[in-house]
Amino acid sequence: MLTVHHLQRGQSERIVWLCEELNIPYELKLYPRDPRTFMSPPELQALHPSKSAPIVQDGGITLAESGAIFEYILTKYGDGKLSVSPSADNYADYLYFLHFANGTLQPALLRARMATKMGLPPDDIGARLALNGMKKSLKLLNDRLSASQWLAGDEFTAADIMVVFSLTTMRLFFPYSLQEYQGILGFLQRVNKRDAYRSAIAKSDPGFQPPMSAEAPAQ
Ligand SMILES: N[C@@H](CCC(=O)N[C@@H](CS)C(=O)NCC(=O)O)C(=O)O
Repeated sequence: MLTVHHLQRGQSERIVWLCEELNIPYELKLYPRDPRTFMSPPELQALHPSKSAPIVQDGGITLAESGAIFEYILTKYGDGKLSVSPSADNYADYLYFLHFANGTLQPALLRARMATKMGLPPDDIGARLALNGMKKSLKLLNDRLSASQWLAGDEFTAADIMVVFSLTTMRLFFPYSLQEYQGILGFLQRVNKRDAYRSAIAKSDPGFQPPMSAEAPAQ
């Protein structure tokens, strides 16, 4: 059986959510963050050279990296669900947004967080690049979600699961506002109505309500 190793308040919530949406059996192992450093505990780090979550195990396989884990689970256990067939008109949209989350949005947010934490002045070239990258990514997402119910089109797919962490739980670590992004806020409301999402959060971070409102969460 698949084992999902989840570092609480972290990106691995996506893997739990994916399993819940697919309704596949899995064992969930929870790891609280070190309260001082927010890093993963040694027992989780020992599982894979990446030393970071998500990590899944399946028989003799141990796999890290959200995107690789998504492909693994969708291909092996997905039975065609939550993905888009290469013959469909929206296949390229599906692929683009599946990779956009970790390829563009999450790195842009991390760069902006770094610039903010370093206290760089707004006219610093590094700060400008970082904040522009973040705005550009959020605008792209907002435009798409203002025109389309879900990222790949009319149907909910794995691409929607991949992006949500960066717009919700990530804001605990980098509290940014979504006030200007009504398309994203509407999308988050649709996400929050999904039983599989709520059940994934309840199992992976009991009692936690990921920030979904426009305001930047208080730190
Ligand atoms: N690109 C990786 C990023 C993994 C990652 O940075 N995970 C964070 C959790 S959000 C982590 O484990 N941080 C704690 C640590 O590195 O000790 C993925 O998507 O799997």
